[in-house]
Amino acid sequence: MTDKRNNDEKDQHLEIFRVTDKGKDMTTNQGVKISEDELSLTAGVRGPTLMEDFHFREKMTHFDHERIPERVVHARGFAAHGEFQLYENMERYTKAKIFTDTSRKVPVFVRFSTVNGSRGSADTARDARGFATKFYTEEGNYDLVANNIPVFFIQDGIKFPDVVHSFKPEPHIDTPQASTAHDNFWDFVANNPENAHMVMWIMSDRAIPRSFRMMEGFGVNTFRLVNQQGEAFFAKFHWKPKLGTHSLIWEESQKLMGVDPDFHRHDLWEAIERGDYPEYELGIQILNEEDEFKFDFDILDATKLWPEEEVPVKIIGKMTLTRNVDNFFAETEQVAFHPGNVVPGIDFTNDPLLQARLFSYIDTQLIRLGGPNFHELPINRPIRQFYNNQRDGYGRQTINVGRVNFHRNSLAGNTPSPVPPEEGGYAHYEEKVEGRKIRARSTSFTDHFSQATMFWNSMSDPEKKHIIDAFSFELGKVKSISVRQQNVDLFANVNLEMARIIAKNIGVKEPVSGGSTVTKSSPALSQLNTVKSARTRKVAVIITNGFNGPFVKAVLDSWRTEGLVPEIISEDLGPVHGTNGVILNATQNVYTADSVLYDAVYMVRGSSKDMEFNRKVAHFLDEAFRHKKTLGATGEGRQWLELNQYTNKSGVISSDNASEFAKQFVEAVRQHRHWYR
Ligand code: HDE
Repeated sequence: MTDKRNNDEKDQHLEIFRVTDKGKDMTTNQGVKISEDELSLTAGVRGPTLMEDFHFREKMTHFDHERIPERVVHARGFAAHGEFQLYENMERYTKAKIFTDTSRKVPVFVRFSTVNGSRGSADTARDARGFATKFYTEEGNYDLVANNIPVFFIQDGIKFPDVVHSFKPEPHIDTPQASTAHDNFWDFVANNPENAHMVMWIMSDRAIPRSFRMMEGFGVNTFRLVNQQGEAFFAKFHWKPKLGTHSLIWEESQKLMGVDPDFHRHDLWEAIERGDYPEYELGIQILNEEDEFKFDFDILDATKLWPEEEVPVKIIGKMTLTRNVDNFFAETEQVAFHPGNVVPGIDFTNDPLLQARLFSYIDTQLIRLGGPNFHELPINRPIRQFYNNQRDGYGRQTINVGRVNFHRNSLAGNTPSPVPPEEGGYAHYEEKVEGRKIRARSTSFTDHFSQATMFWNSMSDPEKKHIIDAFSFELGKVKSISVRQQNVDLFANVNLEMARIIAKNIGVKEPVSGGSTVTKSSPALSQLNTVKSARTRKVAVIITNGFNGPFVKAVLDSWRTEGLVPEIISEDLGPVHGTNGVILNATQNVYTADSVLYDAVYMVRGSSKDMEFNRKVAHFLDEAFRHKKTLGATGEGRQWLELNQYTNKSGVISSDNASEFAKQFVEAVRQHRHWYR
């Protein structure tokens, strides 16, 4: 728990509900002081337990009911509080105060999640990530419920239960957990080609982020912005992380699921506690209504993105996450997001996926949070009080004073009263609609491959290799040869060469037909073109007693000013002594640390007398090297580089000059990974 408080409007609001038990007398839920909490009331020391023990009954009953259903998707999540600051007044496009008032900081609550796994699954599974933000605006709550992938599996929400069933564990055996590497999912993929584009993203590095702090967020659906004059625009929302968009390597993600299944949670929590507040800029792509049909894809199709090179992303503000939650259940678990929570100036389009979402979120929350009053839970309450004639239901907390609970009325002067749009009442955009009631999809939704190919074309060579490796892993786990073959044949439509290599890797016939004539690419999609920063990167400093004190101290001090986070790893936990009285504190040893937990490694000393230590260090370095991480060595530490022939490889740094070494090392860490090593 953190002592830091934002002291913004939402925080003051939450303060009313906070309770600190520390230092207090223990009581029952009825407030009666308790004299004994470890022994049940029995008739005699070896006799029967008595029903009248109200404390036992209450304690056990409450415990028995502690669990609520997990989210049907996005069950595993982690959240933080923060603020949003608008850079520029966007009144030309929308009247929403959150996008027009640059003078206010708006409190936000953000929950990141994996989609597939259950609540207890591991953080680094291959999956899309949720990125849901609740803005507590002065006009009411606005939720931007986004993912870290800009497109989705399906075009029409009626297929959502099918795609989710297919990727969840198979029902007869309940495996695999948090993984799409199984027959059901790939059978769905092969037989529902509209998901080709999304599957390319899922097989890419985007599905194994390095950190929640290094992921983009995308609203996916096409929304509508409406200005004061009633003019409307189509819009897509983007979050751009200030640290850039970076990923793990698949082998690292797999190992992390065991070494630290909470890797992303720890990373976010620790960054916020250190004061390295995660920052994301909000961008909007905006289209005039008359440009609706200007593109070679349908702008209402959620399996398509709007290439940034064609529709620029306008950066309009910044979100900073500044505070961890006090209580995971009360806040992270009970928060309820809904793409339908909008404020005046933000509206919906006929995107058929979006329309289905508008029904689903509240519907699932009614059962997950047990009735219609979950908007009253502290984390979900808007900062402005709500007034209406809705009453009662499970867990109602508001005590509505007065007799009138209907509209229209005379007894309360016909209040609470609706507010005209000119005075801030929400009015839906008056879109003209006509057509027959029909179960059909527009032909403009039928091209499933062009953008999947564009995505492939936009990837660098290492990214392409990762995609092929991921397909080979996932399809290699599929038992049905027919399903494997169907997928290879399907993805031949995206890129024939790619499909051929995958076919070879998974032992099915290489496709002979297919291929794509699409040559378009979107450089913004490659993670090699993202922002680079060494800030907050974790460095494993492997060190033993007798190190060059002043040298190492100078290196570490310089790194800290650059925002790196060194962690000392030694033979034993506790103090490590260097020359000139320099002492470092080893918080890890080779039993607790593992190379996959770090972005880079610094070797300070040569081999130790402890052979087990040496063996583990050699393995540590080998893995870090294979995972393309920066390696550095000074003094005797260089022996390791020479021994393993790492010297003179890219991203391997060594120098006799402390400041030169520190500088070169930071520059190498800034590259994230040395893909072309
Ligand atoms: Fe969701 N989604 N979704 N989704 N979604 C849920 O709501 C749904 C979609 C997203 O941290 C559920 O309260 C349908 C796209 C996030 O609490 C559920 C469709 C995007 C979260 C639901 C979609 C998302 C959810 C499950 C297709 C990216 C977690 C629990 C029509 C823009 C929010 C819940 C949190 C959660 C339905 C597609 C993002 C079942 C029907 C596209 C980040 O209502």
